[in-house]
Amino acid sequence: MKRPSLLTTALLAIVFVLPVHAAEKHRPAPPAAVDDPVRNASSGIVPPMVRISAGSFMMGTDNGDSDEKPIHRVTFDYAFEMGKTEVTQGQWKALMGQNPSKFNTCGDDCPVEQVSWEEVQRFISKLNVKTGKVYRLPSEAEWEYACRAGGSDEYCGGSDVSSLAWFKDNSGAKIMPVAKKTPNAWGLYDMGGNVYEWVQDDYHSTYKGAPTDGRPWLGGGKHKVLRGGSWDNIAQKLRAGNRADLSQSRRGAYDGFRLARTL
Ligand SMILES: [Ca+2]
Ligand SMILES: [Ca+2]
Repeated sequence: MKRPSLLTTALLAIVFVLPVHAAEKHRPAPPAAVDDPVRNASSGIVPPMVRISAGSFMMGTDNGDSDEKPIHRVTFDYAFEMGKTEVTQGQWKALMGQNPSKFNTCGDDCPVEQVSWEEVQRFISKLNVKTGKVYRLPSEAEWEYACRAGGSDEYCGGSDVSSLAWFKDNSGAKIMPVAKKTPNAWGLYDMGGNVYEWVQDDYHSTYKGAPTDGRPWLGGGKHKVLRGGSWDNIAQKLRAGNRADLSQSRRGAYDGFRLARTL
């Protein structure tokens, strides 16, 4: 059989091989990893959100403080979204143009803190105008439902608090970048520890009379609820059932928030 001449080989290479290479060169880049817990490629303002399905859970605990009782069933007949992470300093700066945090050299991936409940409401209003979506703080019931993630562990996502959370024993007395610890079963990071998280509800000193449909409990005054404990707390304060409260106009380096969204 006659072997192809050098010229033929060269021509074949130009016709068949080069276009393949050219096509490869212009092939669109593979989609960016979708599971980046910190960044949101579309705007840089909103953390990635996790869809939380409708369902039911037992809220509260018998072996905590008196305001964690009585244990009661809460049933959600709607799905909603929760931020995978606390709102970061980078996200706050991108929307509000300043950084109120005490630990403001921690970096853009650290949670924003020193934000009052009232300031958080202003952040959310601005975010909703900008995005055309309905972001809001989670209700206290939504927060605990998402924290427990179908389990009944002592902490949000398990019993080994050191693997799940930044708190007094491992934080070095400061906040830490979000999403460095193990997430809970629903993919939520730092539900316990790092910063306390404001929720929408007014503080009530027991759950007697609390709504059972997942909506926030209002009508209680100007003290709002904070959940999850912080970098400065002993493990006991990071318990899934623990509740704290603070005037809606107060701010501290322990306090930040996470977004929820109505679907
Ligand atoms: Ca937290
Ligand atoms: Ca408490």
